[in-house]
Amino acid sequence: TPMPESEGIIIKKSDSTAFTPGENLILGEVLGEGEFGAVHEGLYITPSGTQQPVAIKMLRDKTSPSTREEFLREARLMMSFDHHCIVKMIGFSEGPPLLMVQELVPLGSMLAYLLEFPDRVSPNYELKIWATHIACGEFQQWFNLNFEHSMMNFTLHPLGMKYLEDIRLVHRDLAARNILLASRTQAKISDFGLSRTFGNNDYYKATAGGKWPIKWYAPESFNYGAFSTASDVWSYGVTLWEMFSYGEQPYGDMKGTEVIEFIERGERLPQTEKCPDYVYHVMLRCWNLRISERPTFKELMDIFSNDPEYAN
Ligand code: ACK
Repeated sequence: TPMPESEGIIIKKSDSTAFTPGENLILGEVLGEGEFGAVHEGLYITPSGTQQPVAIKMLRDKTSPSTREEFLREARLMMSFDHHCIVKMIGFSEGPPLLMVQELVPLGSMLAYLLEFPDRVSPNYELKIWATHIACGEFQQWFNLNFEHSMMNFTLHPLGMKYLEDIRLVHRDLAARNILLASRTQAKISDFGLSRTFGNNDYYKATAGGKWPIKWYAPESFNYGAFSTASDVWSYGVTLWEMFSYGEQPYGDMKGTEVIEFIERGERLPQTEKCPDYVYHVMLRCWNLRISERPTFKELMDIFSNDPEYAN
């Protein structure tokens, strides 16, 4: 995919359009700590003078050349994407300082959102709101809170994944922590550090090494290093499970090796209290040992957007 051309995009230090922290790039508060270093909120002042809210990912000092390469690889890869369900890269700097400038996705990660979801923190919350809203005649609004919670990713995040499938890319790190929420109903996929293209092959063959999120991985991935859209579908199933457990750690305290044994015995993550039967059924299909039996992202999109219980 050719690099898209747009204002100030491939930004090198010597470019006239370079990001100049303090001038056209204003660093705000720290949003969190990422894999490569701090992620800041900020403002980018475009050449035409508009101020755009951004997230600025910095590479921490004292990193190895290989980490630096990885950082730039992810930045270049993300520059080539163009989809509203994928976090947009506005530009990056080859430094110093090395940084990525992305669109700001205001609600942060889905995992953080789930962990703070009101009725998780306070189990009776739902009931209270329900009572209040009925009293005010705003039942519909209350319903939307839950509806949106369940719904946000169903339609949008498989749509983003479908885009990745179309451009023949495996994400390899699909999990609630790597989905950012633009609003209660709009999810965007981020963190492409482990993503690889599989080109004309059926799958990408990884050599072991590095940190692998085993709990999200399909058996063919942890056993043979085989990654395909179907292994992303397995991870999607685990992500659904995270959603319906309010961001619980999948498989609790089990270690990677224990999870592998558990899966190989034919066991799977249990149905949680909040998970409707038909959604659990979808998860089980995502966790089928046979790749060909798993749903595709297209199918997942259809399942969730045609669901009469949620379609609205
Ligand atoms: O859960 P969070 O608030 O969402 O904390 C993490 C943190 O930075 C480290 O990854 C947040 N983050 C990453 N990229 C973005 C972005 N483009 N917009 C908003 N927040 C972001 C993430």
